Amino acid sequence: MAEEDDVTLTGKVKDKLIEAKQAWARDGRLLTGDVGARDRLPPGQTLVKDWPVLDLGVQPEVKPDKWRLRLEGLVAAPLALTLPDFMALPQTELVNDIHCVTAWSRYDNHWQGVRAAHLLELARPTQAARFVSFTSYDGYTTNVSLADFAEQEVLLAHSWEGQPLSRQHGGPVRVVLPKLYFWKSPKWVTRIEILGVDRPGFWEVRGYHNNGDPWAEERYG
Ligand SMILES: Nc1nc2c(c(=O)[nH]1)N[C@H]1C(S)=C(S)[C@@H](COP(=O)(O)O)O[C@H]1N2
Ligand SMILES: [Mo]
Repeated sequence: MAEEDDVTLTGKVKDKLIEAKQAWARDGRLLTGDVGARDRLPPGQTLVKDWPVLDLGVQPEVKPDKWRLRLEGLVAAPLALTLPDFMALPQTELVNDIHCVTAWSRYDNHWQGVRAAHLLELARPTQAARFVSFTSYDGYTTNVSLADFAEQEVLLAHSWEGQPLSRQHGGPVRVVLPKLYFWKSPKWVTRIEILGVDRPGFWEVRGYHNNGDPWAEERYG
């Protein structure tokens, strides 16, 4: 883990926002039950053109030479990549739609980065590997299945629309896992842990769904 003085946290944890989102989960807000639809826009979502910023309220700034991306746990060859290591890996460009559980969706985001599948090829998960737990520099955690993380459309993104990803959107590097609600795409990611037993993250233990498929309206659970 980074030393404390390698990371600057700006802002204040939004206790009210966290409390309000937990209340949404308790009350089942936004649920339409319209889960058979196969439009481009998932049920209950509204299209936006701008790109909202959503996080716990603390946006970490990591000294570039202290930044690390670790892939560890149930893997044969754990990775601890510096930023130059990461940028030297094979690069991919992808375009996809993002869907936030607070009901906004944004189409046609152009990303550049490294495929999750490529990192997994390097690290080689063991036979027992089933789940992934992410930890970010702001302390945020979230979890997905290894199968979902290993899909070709999943990116460790460092650029958006041809520009380095801004700090507020998770730069230098965030996960983009477009088929799940966007809370499953951690900003400022630093640790990717491969597990045999699932480990629910920040929102998953506060009333949010463990899987989070927008097409099935898996908002709460
Ligand atoms: N590290 C970190 N990643 C995070 C969050 C966070 O609070 N911290 N919030 C999640 C949520 S709830 C959403 S909707 C998206 C928002 O990403 P954006 O601010 O780039 O739109 O980031 C996700 N990843
Ligand atoms: Mo979110």
